[in-house]
Amino acid sequence: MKSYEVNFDGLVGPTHNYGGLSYGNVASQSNSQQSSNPKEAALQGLAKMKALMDMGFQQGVLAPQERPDIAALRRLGFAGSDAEVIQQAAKEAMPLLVASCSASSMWVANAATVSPSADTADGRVHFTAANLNCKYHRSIEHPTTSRVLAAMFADSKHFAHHSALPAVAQFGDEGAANHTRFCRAYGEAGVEFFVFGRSAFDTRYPAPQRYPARQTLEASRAVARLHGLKEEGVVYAQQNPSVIDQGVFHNDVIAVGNGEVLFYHEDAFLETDKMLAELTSKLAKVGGKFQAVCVPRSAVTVDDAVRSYLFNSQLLSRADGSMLLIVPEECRSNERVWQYLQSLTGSGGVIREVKVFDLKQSMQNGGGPACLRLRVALNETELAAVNPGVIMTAPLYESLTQWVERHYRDRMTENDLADPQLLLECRAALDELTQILKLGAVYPFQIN
Ligand code: SUG
Repeated sequence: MKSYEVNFDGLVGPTHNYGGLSYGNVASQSNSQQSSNPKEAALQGLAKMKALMDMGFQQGVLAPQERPDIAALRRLGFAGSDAEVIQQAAKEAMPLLVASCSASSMWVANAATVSPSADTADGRVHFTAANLNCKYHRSIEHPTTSRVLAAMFADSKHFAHHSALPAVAQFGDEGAANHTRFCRAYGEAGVEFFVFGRSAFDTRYPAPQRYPARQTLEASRAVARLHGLKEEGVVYAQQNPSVIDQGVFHNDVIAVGNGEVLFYHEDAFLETDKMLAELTSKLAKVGGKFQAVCVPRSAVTVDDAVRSYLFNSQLLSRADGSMLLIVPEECRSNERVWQYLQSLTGSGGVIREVKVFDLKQSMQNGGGPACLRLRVALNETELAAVNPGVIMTAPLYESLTQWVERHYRDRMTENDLADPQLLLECRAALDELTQILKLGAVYPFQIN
């Protein structure tokens, strides 16, 4: 049976702004309080989805969330009408209003961890929504994320959904940003690779000194258990704490894997040789030949990686077995990175082509091509069971582009977030979106 990696990209929400909310994420911090352009952000994302679809890849779309999150503000004690809640928060606690307005759900690599049916004990595709509890503005995403995923992957014969792990730092879970899967073919059993930043319960593991390690070993192990993964089909590795301290807040800022290939920076992990040996032997047991493509620090520094997002690229398999790397424009403007990419594609190795995309609006908040997509490996039958409304087609691209043109503002600052009118605009837009994507009622304003 045919199988595919389907990329579901997050549609950027109408409140996209630069809130400076993510300590440890260099771009988010350095662009704090700049004015943003939500319309441009959404159109940049849609252009990437369209381009991948046109290249013949399976492409889907994941809906944004209702923002400002009025229910979250009410839980923090703001009261009255919705407009009063916004006005009171703006007056007394602007940072909380900003957090409740974040469009951060666009980075759907953090929405969930997904295990394909070939790996799981019950033969279904498993999803665990990420609790994202390292950052308040992200911790409020998972209830809606769960509803949206359930509306997209509704058939319980093929899809199993788990709620987010306990909402404490000890189970900090950032979803697929710290998870990669290696396999010979998408429909065959593979090796799931979980990368954690620290252990919450075992003091033998080192931890970063400056910035938080968002993903814990205990969270990764819990997800593997929930999904029914076999011990011989899983590898755990620790992120190098010193790269977290240099701004590598997720592993997908310093490594990306696909098929039998891991593309990574020399400094990305601890105990790299042991990890590579384990990946090689476990992948061999399911018939695969693991291939490591290491980028030496002499060619690209960790700082280059953080600024250019070289590794936050999408590594895609082409029909002839070679691979294509989708990188952000920032890679072309970094001389060392660009030079490295030229030598990589010209070396006769597996990665043969690089395609560049302008994703600046998202990049300025620390979200590159890989952050914007959630990968779901599906066989033909499972793909046919996905809600067809969320699969990208030329007509859907047209409707979404027009929808963005109709509803989105082209400038957003802190003052705009305090405008109660914005909430009404967002709700009107999202109500229409759920009809376009045939999701049913998924947003709090549609349910309560
Ligand atoms: O969680 N930025 C996101 C970026 C997530 C990137 N995702 C992956 N690497 N997979 C984060 O730090 C910034 C929001 C702001 O500052 O307005 C933010 O949430």
